[in-house]
Amino acid sequence: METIRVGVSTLTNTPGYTVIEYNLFQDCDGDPEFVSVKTDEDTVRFNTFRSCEGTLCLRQTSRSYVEGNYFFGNNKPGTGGVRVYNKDNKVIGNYFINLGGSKWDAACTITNGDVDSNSTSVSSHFRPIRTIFAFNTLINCESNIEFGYTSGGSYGLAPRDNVIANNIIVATRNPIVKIITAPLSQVWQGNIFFPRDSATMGITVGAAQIRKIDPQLQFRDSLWRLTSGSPGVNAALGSYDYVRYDIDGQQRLGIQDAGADEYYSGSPRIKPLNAADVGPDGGDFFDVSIIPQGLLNGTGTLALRDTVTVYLASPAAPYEFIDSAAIVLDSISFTGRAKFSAAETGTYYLVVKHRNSVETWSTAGGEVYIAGGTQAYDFTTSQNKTYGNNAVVIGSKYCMYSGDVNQDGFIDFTDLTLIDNDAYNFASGYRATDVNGDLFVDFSDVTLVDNNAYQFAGVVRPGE
Ligand SMILES: [Ca+2]
Ligand SMILES: [Ca+2]
Ligand SMILES: [Ca+2]
Ligand SMILES: [Ca+2]
Repeated sequence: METIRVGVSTLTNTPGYTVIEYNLFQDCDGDPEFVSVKTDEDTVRFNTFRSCEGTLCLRQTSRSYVEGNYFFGNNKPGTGGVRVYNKDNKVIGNYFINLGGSKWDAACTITNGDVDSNSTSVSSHFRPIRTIFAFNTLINCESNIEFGYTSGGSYGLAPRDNVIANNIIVATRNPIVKIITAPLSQVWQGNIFFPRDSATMGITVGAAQIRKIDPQLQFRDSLWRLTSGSPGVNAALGSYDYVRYDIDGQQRLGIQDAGADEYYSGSPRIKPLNAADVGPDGGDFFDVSIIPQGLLNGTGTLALRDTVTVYLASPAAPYEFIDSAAIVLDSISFTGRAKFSAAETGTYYLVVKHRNSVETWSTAGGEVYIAGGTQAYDFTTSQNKTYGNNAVVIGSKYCMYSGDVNQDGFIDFTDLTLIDNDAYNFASGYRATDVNGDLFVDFSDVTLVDNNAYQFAGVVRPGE
């Protein structure tokens, strides 16, 4: 079966508005279409396809986008790129390398259709019309661009009004363009083709359509990229205002560069995905280590694995919370893994709340947070990791003050009263009044909180 199918044939010509993004597809060989799109106006972007047999097929869709994806074929037979049917689809800024497929599975496959899109036959193949295949980079593929495959003569309608523009193709074998049926009103614009070894152009057009020249690519940050002096820099022709970012998530600068990569010396914001980047434990994270005082027991571990919530707060007044993540602290490492999604890269305070401890802020000035990065912050190692040195030391560990049972920012008689009442009733189980985490509310909880109340322990935050 398809790994992902959007819609179904009977939904053809209805909008889906589905986004498929940031997935890793590895050896997805179950169907000729590893992704099949069958509703209109869908987006497939920033995915990484590794050694997948078949194609990402715009099977029965119009006005869909395929943008910024990586296709790594690793020279495995049958690994393909994008196959297109129907009207007004855009294939923009993708990277195809070492794909082993051909015919249905070329990097760019624009076959004939057997009907036009006014057909009601749900299993038909709508003639490809007004496809835009632009700003892609294709490296060492078995077959690059194929037009008009007829499926043994059963598809009679030639592709029409399609645009192939501003792509960079480097090939070492076979014709770069293979035409089985001549496309109608085909537009070529601003492409750079570099056939090496036994490869040939496969088509004869003017230099404004395709320049035959070495694009002078260099391997850097996982991809073959432009260099500063490359003829691909600022080389795009035509008007493609909607192409504003490149495959790295970097802005297109001035005149767009040909191919998937806009030339920059800086690091990419988006990268090809590996197994470690995806799945429940994958991707970017912020490891936070902190100890609610009451939970730290005599053996130097937490009495239970408890939940705290970590916030990213603006470093300037009014210090509003921008993002949050609930984490579960490991009882031995005191660490939980936060995954933030909303905050942009910038400087923030880390703020931690726990059900019966004093809200705790990180060091004055804030911390640099990098969206998409992997980071850590440890409140336990020194007094100055906490804003206002507002940590209580136990042995060599710096902890959140415990006892703010009602979470009003202070540890005082109100909290003590709540604990007293529960202790009087022999309350047990997971409750805020059980400060030392032994699942009973008793005299030991009262004593701990009494000491903190005596010291007027409470939250210390910037601006106060
Ligand atoms: Ca440029
Ligand atoms: Ca770039
Ligand atoms: Ca309180
Ligand atoms: Ca207790």
